[in-house]
Amino acid sequence: AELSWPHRVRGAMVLAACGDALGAPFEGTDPVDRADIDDWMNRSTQLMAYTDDTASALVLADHLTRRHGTVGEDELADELAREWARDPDRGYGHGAARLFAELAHGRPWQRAAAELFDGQGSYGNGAAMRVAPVGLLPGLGLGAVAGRARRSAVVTHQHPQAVDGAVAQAVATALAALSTRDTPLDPDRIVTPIREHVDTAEFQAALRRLPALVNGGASSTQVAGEVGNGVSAIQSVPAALAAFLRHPDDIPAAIAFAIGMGGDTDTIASMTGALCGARRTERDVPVMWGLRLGGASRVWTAASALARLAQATPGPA
Ligand code: R7I
Ligand code: MG
Ligand code: MG
Ligand code: MG
Repeated sequence: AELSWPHRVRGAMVLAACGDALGAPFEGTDPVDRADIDDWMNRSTQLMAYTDDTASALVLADHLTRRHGTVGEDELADELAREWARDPDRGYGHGAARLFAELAHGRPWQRAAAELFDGQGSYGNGAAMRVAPVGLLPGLGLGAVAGRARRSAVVTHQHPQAVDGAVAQAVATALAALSTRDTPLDPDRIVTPIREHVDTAEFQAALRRLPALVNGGASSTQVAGEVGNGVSAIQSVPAALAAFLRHPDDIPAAIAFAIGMGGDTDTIASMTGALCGARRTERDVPVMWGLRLGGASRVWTAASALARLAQATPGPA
């Protein structure tokens, strides 16, 4: 394992939070004005506020740190619900808010999560948006990462595509963290192993088209048109992966690409940020973003604790 491993863990956590906060003002706008993105990302000095994406990712990071990398569903459900109750105005999805209210009243997650959306479970990206910390502990291999991602997902998201989204984003984060910096990243070498861990034919199909799109130099709006930019896991997770694969070593370009897709911009930019940060380090995060990020110390504390665990249990050599 590389000596830089803890730096990659902090890079992923901090850049996921920055992507969330940078994308948040544009959530739901479609299309997004390029000059507005550039001003907000690169010239503004205003506070950047993170949303439910980061709040939930921090809960999962702390959970993994405390449990030496393992996932306990009952505990995690309880911790996510408590975070929601403590700070419910971070922009949670409607299904998620309803679920957390039920959990706070003592309903078991198994039933509450299964009953969402007329009994099919949520296909939203809420399990994928928080899952990066799982991918930052790949010491037991990608199969273990996928298994932990699944366990972390089902407490809120039981639709198979939402679970696949969490698995795909966790495995992608692990592959980014294990990749060699400044050598070209072959999209096929990232997408193929991810496809080995997802279950549904629909998610397989959504991932299969990414290499050709990325190698063809597709623009942000072209990717959004082909892949989608919505709140469903099956759209937003491949969208974030495309943004990362288009600009794997240029953090501001990747985040601008993600926000430029429009739609679920906080979540797509956050997942893109996790991937870029895992490949780079926290030293590559623009200094101004760190200064502008509200709650940055909370993010740094969780990221550093996870990084210490990652260092003690390093990635595969
Ligand atoms: O998945 P979830 O936590 O939402 C995360 C999103 C991110 O963009 C965050 O930034 C935040 O803004 O919310 O929350 P859910 O409520 O489970 O899912 C999100 C949305 O997806 C729901 O509010 C629905 O609009 C939609 N959705 C569905 N619609 C119809 N049928 C999810 N599942 C279904 C479904 O089965
Ligand atoms: Mg959000
Ligand atoms: Mg939203
Ligand atoms: Mg969102």
